[in-house]
Amino acid sequence: MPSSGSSILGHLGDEPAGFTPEVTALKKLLLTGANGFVGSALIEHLLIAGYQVTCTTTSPPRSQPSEYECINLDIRDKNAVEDTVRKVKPTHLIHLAAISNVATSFRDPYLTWETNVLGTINILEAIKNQASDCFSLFVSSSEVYGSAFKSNIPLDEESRCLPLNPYAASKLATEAAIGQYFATSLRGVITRPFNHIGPGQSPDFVTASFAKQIAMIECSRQEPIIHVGNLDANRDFLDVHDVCRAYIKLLEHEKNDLPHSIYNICSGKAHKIKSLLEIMLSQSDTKIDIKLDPTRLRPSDIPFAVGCKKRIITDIGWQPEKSIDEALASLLNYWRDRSQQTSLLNHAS
Ligand code: A2R
Repeated sequence: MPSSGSSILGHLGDEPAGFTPEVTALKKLLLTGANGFVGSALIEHLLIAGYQVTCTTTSPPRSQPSEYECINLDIRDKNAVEDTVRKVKPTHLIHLAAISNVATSFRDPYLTWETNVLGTINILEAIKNQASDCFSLFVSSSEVYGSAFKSNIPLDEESRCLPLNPYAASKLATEAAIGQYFATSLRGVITRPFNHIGPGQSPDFVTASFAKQIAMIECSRQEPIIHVGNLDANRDFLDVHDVCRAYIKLLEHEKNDLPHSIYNICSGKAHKIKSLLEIMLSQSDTKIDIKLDPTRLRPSDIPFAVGCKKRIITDIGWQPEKSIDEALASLLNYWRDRSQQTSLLNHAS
């Protein structure tokens, strides 16, 4: 059901006599964290899927895009969140905004808990008060499973959650808060995405780090040595566009009442980090040596972190479409473009 604040789009104008206009409910979607890695990829998917999108960002955009609206919003500001939701009256929400970096969460736990837990409660309260029919998708993380991964089997949504860092703990606490709202008033779903591959991700993450280094080496801006951490870990990777497709598909299923409130977004496949590095090196013509960097090793590194995708396949029929080779190739090309642009800028100055 569209919210009471939504309007209806019909075909107006030159239709032949007897034409019955197809009435389509306007889908007004509020997207938080739109400037981030996933948000930047998701906007286009949402526009193609026919959503009227309002993005929230923490800093004003340099130019206002014509295809969607942008609002400056810090989700820790309760009144500003309420005001934004009252003005937009969304029929759908995707809440990405978060402190998403594990190292930051150790460095600044107050910021992490304030943003991830209290910021989300501000969103939940505003939706309850101002747009109670809205269907909301909340993005948690596979990190909530933590040391449960030590069982060395793909984990499903019923597995125990044993977070190993403040980021994961804050996401699990947020899930508990959201669950309370789902039980009493709000409609929505929680997702637990596993590792993503894609342009725009910080090189703090492993595939982006490899791609950036290879691209820098190819244009002679780094010596031909790639610095790596633990190559033996097994992880579950998805192209960011497959993650975006899963989010859109979950939104589309809202009317059929999703049978579950939590979904893993994963490939179900284990990829050794070493094999990802080998694929990327095979996509380059440059000879590159590998050097272990002890500062990139984490004491609590989990050897195997893979998800079970049975629930999302059974309930909504989503499957990843991009192969790991394709995902890594497009990531590498993104970093090649960026390195070349920076080289050109350096030469010009
Ligand atoms: O720092 P900015 O301006 O880029 O904004 C970040 C935003 N964010 C906030 N937005 C509003 N109020 C805040 N107090 C606040 N703090 C941070 O969240 C950024 O645009 C976004 C998160 O983007 P990324 O760090 O690139 O995360 P990513 O990979 O897009 O992950 C999306 C979601 C997160 O909830 C993860 O925890 C989850 O997927 O796995």
